Amino acid sequence: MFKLYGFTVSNYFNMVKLALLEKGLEFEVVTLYGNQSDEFLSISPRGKVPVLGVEQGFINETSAILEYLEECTEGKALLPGEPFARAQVRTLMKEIELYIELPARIGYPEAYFGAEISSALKNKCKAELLAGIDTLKR
Ligand SMILES: N[C@@H](CCC(=O)N[C@@H](CS)C(=O)NCC(=O)O)C(=O)O
Repeated sequence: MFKLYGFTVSNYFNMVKLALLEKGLEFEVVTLYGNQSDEFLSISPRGKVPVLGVEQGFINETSAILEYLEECTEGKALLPGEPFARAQVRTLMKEIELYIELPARIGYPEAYFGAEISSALKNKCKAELLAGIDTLKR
């Protein structure tokens, strides 16, 4: 059975969790926050989650984990079989990760954690998110 290390507010953690659920694979969640302890760095060299524990060891980096699950395991395929169609799906995934999810993080302190961010940062966040959504629509 797979072990998924991470926490539920992490979008990267949720990408892997959704893939496991969609594929119908058995897994156990180990709730863990990214940190720099020697113990955690021994399974996640940069101290980040998610980490997937598999039979042979640990896999880091969400896209590497998702590719591993798609290539090595049973269950419903999450990518189309045809290379061009697969590339289109990967393009959408990158667009969302780099140009929507990452800029959205600018707003997290205020949206989720009760902090205040400057209007300059809010404007930057909004402009980047709108550009990301426009691109996604096109
Ligand atoms: N490039 C990494 C990014 C993962 C990431 O940013 N994880 C965050 C949680 S969403 C984290 O562990 N942050 C803790 C830290 O940097 O100390 C991936 O694709 O898995």
